[in-house]
Amino acid sequence: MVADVVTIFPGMIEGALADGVIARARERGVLDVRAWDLRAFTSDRHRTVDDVPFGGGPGMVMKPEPVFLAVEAIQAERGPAGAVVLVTPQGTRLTHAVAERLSRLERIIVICGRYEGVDERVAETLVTDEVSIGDYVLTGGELPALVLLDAVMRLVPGVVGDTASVEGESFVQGLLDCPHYTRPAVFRGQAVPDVLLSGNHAAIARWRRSEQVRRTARRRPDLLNDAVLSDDERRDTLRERETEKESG
Ligand code: 9D3
Repeated sequence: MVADVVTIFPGMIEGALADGVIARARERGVLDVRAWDLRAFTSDRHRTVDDVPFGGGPGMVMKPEPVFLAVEAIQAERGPAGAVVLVTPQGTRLTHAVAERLSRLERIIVICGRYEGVDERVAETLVTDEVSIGDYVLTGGELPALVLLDAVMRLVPGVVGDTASVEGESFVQGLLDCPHYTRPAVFRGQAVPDVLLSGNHAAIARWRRSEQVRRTARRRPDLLNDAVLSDDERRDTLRERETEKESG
């Protein structure tokens, strides 16, 4: 996958992608990620990327011209992108389904906003997807772009070594993960659940599944609407949600 990021802080993007699983995949040539400095697509002495909003009001708006020139230069060099994503608080929420769809594309472009926002003509004619990472206010689009890229790129075949860990993971199944333990079996008086030491693999799988369902019902009941559960598990989640109301 080729991913190009348009930003006024290319160092933020490069720094975050220089370590870890994504960096290893870049070294192996599975991923090609590049940060493009938006100011390189300005032509005035001050390399201006923002201007005052028409209609008045506080703050500044990102000018359309440098963003258009950047995206056009990227597509000229790399070929047409399957998606041009604008990260913005006004976007639809990033989910595993969105990440999965983007991970199947060969080339994506991500535009990071700063200031109050980006001129709407960018969204109207250049952008295919507007994405938010959640309902909290950040200072710019770079961290959301990195979150999106991390979620997308780890789904590209060959990026994460253990494909079983990608396929079996919680959001793929629509449930939260079960608890995990490692040695020692007793740590400061707290013991690991007996079943995990039993060697009974069927019992361990049953315990893990029931913990996933129980945790999801307690912590994220919203996820249960779309989770694939047996009739028995559905019944258990109702009981779990009752317990939650009584004991918090
Ligand atoms: C005063 C109105 N604000 C909109 C809610 C202005 C504003 C706040 C924060 C404009 C831009 C930003 C910077 N944030 C992003 O660019 C952003 C973001 C976020 O703040 N939260 C969650 N997802 C995202 S994606 C991009």
